[in-house]
Amino acid sequence: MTRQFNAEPFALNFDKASTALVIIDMQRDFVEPGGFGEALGNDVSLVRTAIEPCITVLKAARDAGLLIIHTREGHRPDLSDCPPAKLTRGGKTFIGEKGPKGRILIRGEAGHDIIPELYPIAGEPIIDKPGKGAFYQTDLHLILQNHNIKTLIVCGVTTEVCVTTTVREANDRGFECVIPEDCVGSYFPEFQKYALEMIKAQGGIFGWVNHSKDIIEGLK
Ligand code: TIU
Repeated sequence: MTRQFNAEPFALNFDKASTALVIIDMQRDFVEPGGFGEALGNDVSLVRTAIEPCITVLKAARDAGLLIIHTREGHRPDLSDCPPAKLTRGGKTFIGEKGPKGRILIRGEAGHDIIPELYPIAGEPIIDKPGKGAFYQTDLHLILQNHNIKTLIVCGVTTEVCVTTTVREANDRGFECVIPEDCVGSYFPEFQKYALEMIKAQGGIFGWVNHSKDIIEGLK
């Protein structure tokens, strides 16, 4: 059955059977004190605003039976999948170093994992990604194709880095993406504002933007 999400720049038609929720990198390293985000000099309270809206959207998506996918940015313990250039970003080396929640952005460490509030349940695939985009060097596209997915609801952090990189990758692959603005977070309020404006400018150049309440209403 065709439904509609209220969204900008215009309503987005979707079908529950071909819609997935993708929650990007809601990892302790990015949203809790002591992780990579804070090590880069950021105030994590700015991205924590996305947690509660993400909880409500995740619940609505689970209740509606959507495919739900979680992603985590991180690397192998030996860093063999981390480009050398990425290791030196920020002026200091952080990835792989010991942080308060284990080695920063390393798979298997506590800080790399998803925050307990949004923890995946059985049947929800987790995509471990080495880059900012969730399609690069992962099986995300294959999983979406196998489920006949056409529409993506994209939430998570950070808006201008991993969220919009993933949305751009998805858009180029033919997926229609809607971003509930309160479910994404940035350490920079002005980047949050303009990243969201960029998505929906020019008639929705690479996606749609709405609010968690529009997602919940559309899925009812
Ligand atoms: N630093 C920053 O804004 N983001 C990242 O490094 N990764 C994600 O956005 N997940």
